Amino acid sequence: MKVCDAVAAVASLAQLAAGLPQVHAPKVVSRASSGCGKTQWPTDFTHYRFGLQSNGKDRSYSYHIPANYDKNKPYPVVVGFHGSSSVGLFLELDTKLSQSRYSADKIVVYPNGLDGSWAGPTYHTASTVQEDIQFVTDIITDIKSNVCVDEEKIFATGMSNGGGFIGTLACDPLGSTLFKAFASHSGAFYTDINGPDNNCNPNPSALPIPILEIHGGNDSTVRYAGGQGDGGPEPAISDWLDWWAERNGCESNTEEILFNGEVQHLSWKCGNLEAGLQHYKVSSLGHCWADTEINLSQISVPQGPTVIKASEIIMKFFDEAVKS
Ligand SMILES: *[C@@H]1O[C@H](CO)[C@@H](O)[C@H](O)[C@H]1NC(C)=O
Ligand SMILES: CC(=O)N[C@H]1CO[C@H](CO)[C@@H](O)[C@@H]1O
Repeated sequence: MKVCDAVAAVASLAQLAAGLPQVHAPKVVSRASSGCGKTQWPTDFTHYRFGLQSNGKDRSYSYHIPANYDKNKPYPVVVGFHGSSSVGLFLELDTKLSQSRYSADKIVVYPNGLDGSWAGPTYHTASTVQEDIQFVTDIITDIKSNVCVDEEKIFATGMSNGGGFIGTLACDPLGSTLFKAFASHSGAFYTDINGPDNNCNPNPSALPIPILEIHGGNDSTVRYAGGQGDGGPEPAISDWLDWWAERNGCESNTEEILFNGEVQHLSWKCGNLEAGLQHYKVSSLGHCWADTEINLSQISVPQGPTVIKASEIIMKFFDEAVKS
């Protein structure tokens, strides 16, 4: 026996004596869903799924299959929630998330809200928060049985009313367990306005929850400073971040000023997550998806391109969230 082997033997005996496991638990391997092995055709294509029954209602969503889809390889899934008076197709065009530069190795899912929005704001009367959370659960079950999904890598993003719904999901005992990370853009957080504890009950097993928010400092629809919005009161974004820092048990944040002061990037370490809570404030950005290229929501504000690409930041955030 060589010296190092002897040391190892002693060490493993000591571990046994201490009742410790001899080997480290293997890293979580990707979990393949029951949809693996099923052909998806055509690829690099957005498929429509109509007639999904959820809570007795007819619901729909679309999903984009990447160009080189391999039916036996489990893919991460990103679910993107559109803003109010909108549909999934608009979010797809606006964010460009179906393009291979963002999702060559991901399935992107675009659910459609009832009457063009998500429950939470007072203007939405077509469904309840619990119905919409059930719809999300049903979509995930549906997509997993049809497409080859890595069940450990399912993420949620959304814009405006859809960004607020991201917060609603993260605050829900069930919703918080459906996704591994959450990214909200210009979020209208109608359901989370009363401090860290009220009406926000993430599942303790999901904490700390990787969560990112991107917001325009010149947003006149969902104001950075909070106040009355189209569908009720909204929290100030800085308060909302503080509440998540508390829920997630984050340590004090670091601040990075980018693009000559145009962008403030805040990052918190939360438990084992090096950058579990993230925020980008884009000073002159209005109520639209941040992109260096002009797009639909910018034109509707009206607003020109800005200095950062939200789609790139969000996809990177998701990849990092499941690395460790
Ligand atoms: C803020 O938005 C308004 C339009 O809503 C625009 O007139 C103004 O120039 C913007 N300010 C900055 C600093 O971009
Ligand atoms: C108005 C505008 O520029 N829309 C573009 C948004 O992005 C999609 C995908 O790249 C384009 O097809 C649209 O023309």
